[in-house]
Amino acid sequence: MDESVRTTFRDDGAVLLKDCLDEGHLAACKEAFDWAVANPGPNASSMFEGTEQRSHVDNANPRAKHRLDELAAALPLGTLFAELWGSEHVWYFAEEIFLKQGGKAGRSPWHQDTAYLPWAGSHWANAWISFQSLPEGNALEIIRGSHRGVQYDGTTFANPDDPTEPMWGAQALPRLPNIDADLAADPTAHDVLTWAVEPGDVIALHPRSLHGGAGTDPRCPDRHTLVLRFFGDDATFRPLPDTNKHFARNGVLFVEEMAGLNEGDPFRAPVFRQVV
Ligand SMILES: O=C(O)CCC(=O)C(=O)O
Repeated sequence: MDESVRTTFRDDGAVLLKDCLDEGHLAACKEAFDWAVANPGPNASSMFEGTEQRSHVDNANPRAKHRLDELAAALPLGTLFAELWGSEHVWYFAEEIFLKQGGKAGRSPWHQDTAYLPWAGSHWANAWISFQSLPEGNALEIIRGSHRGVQYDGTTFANPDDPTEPMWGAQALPRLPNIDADLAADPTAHDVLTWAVEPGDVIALHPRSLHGGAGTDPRCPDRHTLVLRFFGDDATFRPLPDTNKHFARNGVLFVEEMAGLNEGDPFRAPVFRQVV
């Protein structure tokens, strides 16, 4: 791997990896995606209720776990992230799927995944995989370098009038800036990274980066995106605030599996499949 790719990921918190999945890999990813859409888990939701389009988001579906673990082990992503981070080992965490269909799906609001997941350290990456060719304006958007900045509160994802509505509240963490409003007032207010992507490309994203997903429109009516999350040697446990009972202690994912971890412990649990 070119050193510039490693440096870009380290400094920017995201990098576009061109052509790293072949047709066979993509077919396996699409099969897993379609299965997950047809067999939703307990965390599935329609994030953009009230609009006409079909949208579907699901996160760490326990029913899909076995097939996703197998997929993650068969893809070249573990080896790639080992090189990207300089990690000896790599583990697979879980998937998230985003189905935006019908040309009117709204944005995925700006957020940091680490507002919802008890993670710290540099060896984390989401592999953001699109099955369609996407122009720049319909893909993932990232604030450059924000993985090294403030840890903001999460958004509740539930208030279309206020995309910064705090999830933990009670001053547990600083409230998110209203990035869309800032950019509408001044397009240079934030340094936004985004790329056009082709099937086979993967965006590697450090999950502490502030990111949001562009919506769909008539020029790009459908976006089917599979996100696979991985971690390496420098991944530690960082307790989340406890001010929101719905997210008691460590969010809603793998709560029992992570119950034995304390602040600063290496992030390891037998439930997470080692892929390298
Ligand atoms: O693709 C999207 O709309 C959002 C992606 C996202 O939030 C993630 O990859 O964590």
